[in-house]
Amino acid sequence: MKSNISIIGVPMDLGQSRRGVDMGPSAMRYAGAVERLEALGYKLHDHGDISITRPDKYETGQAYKLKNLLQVVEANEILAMIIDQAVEKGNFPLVFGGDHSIAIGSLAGIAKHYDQLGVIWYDAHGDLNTEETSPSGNIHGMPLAVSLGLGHEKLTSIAGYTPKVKSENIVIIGARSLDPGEKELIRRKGIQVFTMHEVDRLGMAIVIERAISYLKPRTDGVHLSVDLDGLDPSEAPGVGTPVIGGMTYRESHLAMEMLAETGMITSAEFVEVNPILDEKNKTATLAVGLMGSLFGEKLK
Ligand code: 4U7
Ligand code: MN
Ligand code: MN
Ligand code: MN
Repeated sequence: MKSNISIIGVPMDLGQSRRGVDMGPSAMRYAGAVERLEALGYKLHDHGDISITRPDKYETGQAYKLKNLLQVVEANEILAMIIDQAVEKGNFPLVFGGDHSIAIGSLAGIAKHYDQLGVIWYDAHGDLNTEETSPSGNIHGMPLAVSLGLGHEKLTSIAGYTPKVKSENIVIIGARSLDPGEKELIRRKGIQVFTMHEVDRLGMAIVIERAISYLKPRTDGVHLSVDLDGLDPSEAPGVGTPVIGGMTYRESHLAMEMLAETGMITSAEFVEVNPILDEKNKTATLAVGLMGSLFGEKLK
């Protein structure tokens, strides 16, 4: 892993309908993220939080196919620029969300630096909807599709190029709530998905081994996107779209530890932490613990 980490907070809650996930970056800082990584010997560059334009009125309800589209686009353009500069400097970009719509900007800033960027999507959901298939109109359910070049042009063209990633360079882990349009896309594109069925059946160690051996020969960098709702809601209650039957605390630490051993992760984000829905900052604290494992706490 690189010795310099750039932290970028993205207090975004406009990609979904439950207010409070904009406080995720503060909650993870409060839970000691910076100190935890510094204690491992990394040099931290904290860019603070980017500023998000609030809409006059939140776009909620069924009438909107892409809620708060313009604000989501604006924030992701800014995020992409900041991340681009961090990668340019040779730093490891570590993004604190914010709802998962911010992965659009993360990937937009990162992908141009790689020929074959891999993505590990640790999530209860596929986030592969477009405005046509989305049951909610919430952009946090669309970032992976957008990064594949599918969806509204204002989203796919962020940072001036599309697509950001190729379907064969993506691995989804922990899925247990996929919409019909997402399943169709997964089949059509042959996206690698380890659902909870595979996690149960094979165990996390084998799932991660397979993800690693799949991505290693075909990619030149891997972005890890951790949606805290990938974990079971009993361990991560502070999320806006909880889905029962998720990955455990131990499975998740094992996943991070195994990824740390490979040294193949080149950027990461931790998203969907909503302190308003949380129990005493449990979910942010969990996220920070996972960061510790990802950055090699066990190995140091
Ligand atoms: B998250 C959903 F319909 N698929 O599109 C949608 F179930 O970033 C949920 O993974 C999306 O938390 C969840 O609205 C997005 C829904
Ligand atoms: Mn999710
Ligand atoms: Mn997600
Ligand atoms: Mn969610």
